[in-house]
Amino acid sequence: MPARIVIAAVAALGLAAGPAAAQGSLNLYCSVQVEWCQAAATQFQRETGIRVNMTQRGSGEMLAAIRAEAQNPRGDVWFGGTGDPHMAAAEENLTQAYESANNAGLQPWALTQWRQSERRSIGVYAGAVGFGFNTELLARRNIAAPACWADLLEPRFRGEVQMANPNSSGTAYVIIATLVQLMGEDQAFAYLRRLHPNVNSYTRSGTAPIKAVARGETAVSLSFVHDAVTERNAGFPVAWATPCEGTGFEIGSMSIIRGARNINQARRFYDWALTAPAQRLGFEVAGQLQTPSNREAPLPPGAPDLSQMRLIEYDFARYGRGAERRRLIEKWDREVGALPR
Ligand code: S7P
Repeated sequence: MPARIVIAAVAALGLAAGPAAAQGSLNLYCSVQVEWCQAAATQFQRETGIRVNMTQRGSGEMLAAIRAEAQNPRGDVWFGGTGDPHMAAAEENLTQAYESANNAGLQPWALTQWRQSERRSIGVYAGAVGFGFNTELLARRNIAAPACWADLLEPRFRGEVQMANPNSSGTAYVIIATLVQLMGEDQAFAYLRRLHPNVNSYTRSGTAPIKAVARGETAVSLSFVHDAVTERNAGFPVAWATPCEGTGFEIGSMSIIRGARNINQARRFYDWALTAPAQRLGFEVAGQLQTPSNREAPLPPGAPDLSQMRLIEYDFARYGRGAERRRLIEKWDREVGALPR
C-alpha cells in the first residue's frame, strides 16, 4: 500500500494561506524512504509555499502506477528510486524532458543518466549493492559473514538469505542486472537458481530484507549497503560488505511525469531537489546515506564510499530498456521464482 500524505496545513508552518494558495500545489511521487519523502515535501513546501501531496512507493511499484495512470496522470514529479525504472518510463514516454539550470553542479554519473534517458531522468544519488547481515545472529549460529557472491551459495546460508522480488522491486532488478553483467547471463541465472534454496523469502519491497536483518528475522540480505548503515545507526547489530568479485550500483533518479498538471511546480521541485541543501536533507532529517549527486553536497558521515569499492561498469542504458527489463524479470519468474521450495 502506498503511503499518501498531505503535508500539514501551510498555516501550521507559519506561512500565510493566501500566498501559499497562489503558489498552487504539487503531486509528489516519492520512492526513497518515507521519512526522507516527508522531509523533502515539508521543506519544499516551507520554502516555496507550494502545497505538496506526497505518495510514497518503491521504484518498481511506482513505475507500475505511473504506467496505469498514463492516460490520466495524477503525479507531477517522481523523486528517487532506482534508475532503471526511470529509464524504462522515459523510453515508454511516461515522463518528459527537462533541463535544469542546476545540472551544472552535478556529478558526471547524474548527467549520464540524464543524457541516456534523452533528458527525461536525472541522477539524485547513487548507492552500491551488497550484503547486509545481522552480526549477533551469525555469531549465535556460528556462521562466518559473507564476503563474496560465491559465499552465499554455501550450505551454511540455507534459508538464511532474503532478497526482494524483481516484479515489484527496483532494488532486486539492480541485483539481477548486476549478476548478469558480472557473470554473463547463463551463469547469473545458474547462480540465482543455486541461491534459491538459501533464500527464505522474496519480499515486495527492496528495503524489507535489510529491515528483516535488523530485526533478527533473517541473517543476510541482498540490499543497497547504505540502507545497512542506516539500520546500524538506528542501533541494530547490522554490518555490511560489498562482494569481493565486484558489484553494481543504482543511480537513484528523478523525472517529471508526462502530462503533469502542475508543470511549473514540478520544475521548481526538480530544480530544488538538485541543490546541495535539499540533497543534505536525506541524511540530516532521515538518516539516509546515499552518495548525493550535487558536487557540493558532502558524502554523509559514515556513508559507504563508492570510490573505495570494486564497481562494475553498469550499463544503465541497456538494463534500463523496458524490453530488457521485462525479459530478465520474466526469465527470473520462469527459472527462479517458480522453483519449488
Ligand atoms: O531509500 C532507500 C532505497 O534503498 O530505496 C529506494 C528504492 O525505492 C527501493 O525501491 P524498491 O522497493 O522498488 O526496491 C532506493 O533507490 C534507495 O536507495
